[in-house]
Amino acid sequence: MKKTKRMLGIGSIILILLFTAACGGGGDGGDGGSSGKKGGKSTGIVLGFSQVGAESGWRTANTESIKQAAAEAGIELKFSDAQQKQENQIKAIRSFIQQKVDVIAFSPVVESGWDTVLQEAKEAGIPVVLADRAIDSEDDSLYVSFIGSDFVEEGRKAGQWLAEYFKDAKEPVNIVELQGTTGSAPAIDRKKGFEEEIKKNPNLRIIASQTGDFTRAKGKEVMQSFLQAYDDIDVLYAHNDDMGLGAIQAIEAAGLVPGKDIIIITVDAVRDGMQAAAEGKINFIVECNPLFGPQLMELVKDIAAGKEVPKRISVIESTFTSEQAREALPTRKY
Ligand code: GYE
Repeated sequence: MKKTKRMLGIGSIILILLFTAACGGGGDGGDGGSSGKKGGKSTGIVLGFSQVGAESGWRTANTESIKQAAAEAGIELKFSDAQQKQENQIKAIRSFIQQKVDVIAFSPVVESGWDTVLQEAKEAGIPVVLADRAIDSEDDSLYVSFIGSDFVEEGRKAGQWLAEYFKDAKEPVNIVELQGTTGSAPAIDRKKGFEEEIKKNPNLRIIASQTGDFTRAKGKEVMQSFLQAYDDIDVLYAHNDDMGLGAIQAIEAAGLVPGKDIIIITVDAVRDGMQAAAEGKINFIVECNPLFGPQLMELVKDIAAGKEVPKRISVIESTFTSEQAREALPTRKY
């Protein structure tokens, strides 16, 4: 008995040690996690990355891509999850400054309110990269580069497809919109691009628009309230797949057929979204590629080496109809 206990004790110590090793010694105020020790030969570069959260399939794939690419590139990653809160991101950035990392990268949850903390990074001589989402600041010396998608263009692609789909419509087409996180670059820009295109056809009109915070649960909840308020919804435009997938549950629960009774357009093209598109529940998906980890690590290396880098790096993307989603699904990585 005693022996078993001791064995268990030793076992637990080993487990704890293993766990500690696997988690690294992050200590960055977020969910910690230092990688870069396994994988590629160490560059000696330390990157502090503040992620938005884990709100969507897109975000999960993005986090995975960044962690894996850092390990492969031999970059030590201090990763912090902000749980969709700007205050947590500001805290993480300050902690990275204190730890004197070589480069800070972050995906700003909202566009505004960054000047003070980014000024602090600048004064500390730490270059900052915006990853995925842009900020709204007059001072573009506060970051060295921005790598991410063109969200206005994504909104345009959604609007163009819809305008073409309803080009012969003689009656008004009622659209409801599920916006992303209020004040975030993708929510602002995807709305803007979409509106630009649909206003070319006066029959297309947005009858209701509300945030679903980029999550499935919120998408479902808001769609439920749309369905209660309107009985003549023709189209749902959701700023990401997850909200669209949540909305599909609400639509089905209301006895309607997604993709037929209500035409659905989403953005991201993550696996679950592509699956729903392949089943005909989503009619059109605009791709937003989260797998820019390797591109980000190249950029970080160049910055650390003191090279001149482009101020804007775009991610290449496409779109999918149901049929194209069926074809693409088997080889889809996220
Ligand atoms: O579309 C959404 C996520 O910023 C591009 O954030 C990203 C967006 C993505 O939560 O699913």
